[in-house]
Amino acid sequence: MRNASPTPRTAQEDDDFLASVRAGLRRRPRTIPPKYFYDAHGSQLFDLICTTPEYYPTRTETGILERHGAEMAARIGASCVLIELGSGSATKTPLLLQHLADDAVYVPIDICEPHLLKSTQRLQNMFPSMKMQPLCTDYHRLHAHALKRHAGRRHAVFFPGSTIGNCTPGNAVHLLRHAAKLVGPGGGLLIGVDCKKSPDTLHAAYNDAAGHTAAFNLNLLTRMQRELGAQLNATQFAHHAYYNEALGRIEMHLVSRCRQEIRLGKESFTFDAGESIHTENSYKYTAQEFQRLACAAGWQPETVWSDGNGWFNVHYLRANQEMGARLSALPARHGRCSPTPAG
Ligand code: AVI
Repeated sequence: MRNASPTPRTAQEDDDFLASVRAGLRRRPRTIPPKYFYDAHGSQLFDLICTTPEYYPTRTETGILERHGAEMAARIGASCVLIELGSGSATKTPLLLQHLADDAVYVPIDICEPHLLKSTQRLQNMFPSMKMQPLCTDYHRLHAHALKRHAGRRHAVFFPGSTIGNCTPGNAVHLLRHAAKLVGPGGGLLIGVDCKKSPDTLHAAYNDAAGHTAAFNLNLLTRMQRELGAQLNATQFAHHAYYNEALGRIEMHLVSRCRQEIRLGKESFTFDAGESIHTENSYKYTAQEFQRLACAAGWQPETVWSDGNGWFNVHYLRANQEMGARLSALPARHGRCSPTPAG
């Protein structure tokens, strides 16, 4: 759900945003889920973040895919069905598709239809013989039965960008379990995961000198004003991102610079100076830590590709035969990528 919709929002989306903000501001510590960063402006800001010298994940993962894309495609099986979760603008996808066979099927899944159709068209132009079946839905809610099965082919999920890091570890296990159900027993998962590293490097990545990450965080307040009619003074909040080493995660907060109020409808929320709204977690995992989570979700680790600094990993895993079979009998319970205070 990286790239947001420039299309009119539905009443349901408005209600979700309002309900999430209201519940999050009532809670202590206060929280708002990171999925609300991605309105049209927030998505543009995220794209800018990815171009900054400090934000290493995008270019590091791209480098790994450039170097090892052929091996990854061979692992998956060239005539596969590749399902990309939250495909957005799918900028890294060609690095993999170029090594798949022409009879492979690509299934990009994204909640934003215009974005999905535009990026699928771009990829179709690049790979005219490849079958592409875009699916506009929230991948958390997608049931395995809704996916068209292609008999005799391996199904594999592609989930780049370390978006899994925006889930708490517990929710990451739920989401990985969901991915196992989507591909079925023996299916594959190719997933990008940001690694633990020097706190200085991490701090810089979430506090870029150009101020794009700060603008991205603060845009949440502007969005609340515009879409929910919230009364607040955005200039009296400051972006704060730091590495919580004990929990292995970057935390992003909006910190009140003074005692003030946010008004939302008839409700008023008082902030003391220094009090914050927790807006995002970005968990960082060693290869072993991530593999432990994945094993708990029914995956068997196979290969890990990394960069020269060991800053970012791309994992390939295989869905367990028994676990896959057992999970597909379970009712759907899907992890959500939202921050919780203690994670
Ligand atoms: C989308 N996600 C993986 C990004 C991250 O690094 O956690 C979102 C982001 N937040 C601030 N900068 C980038």
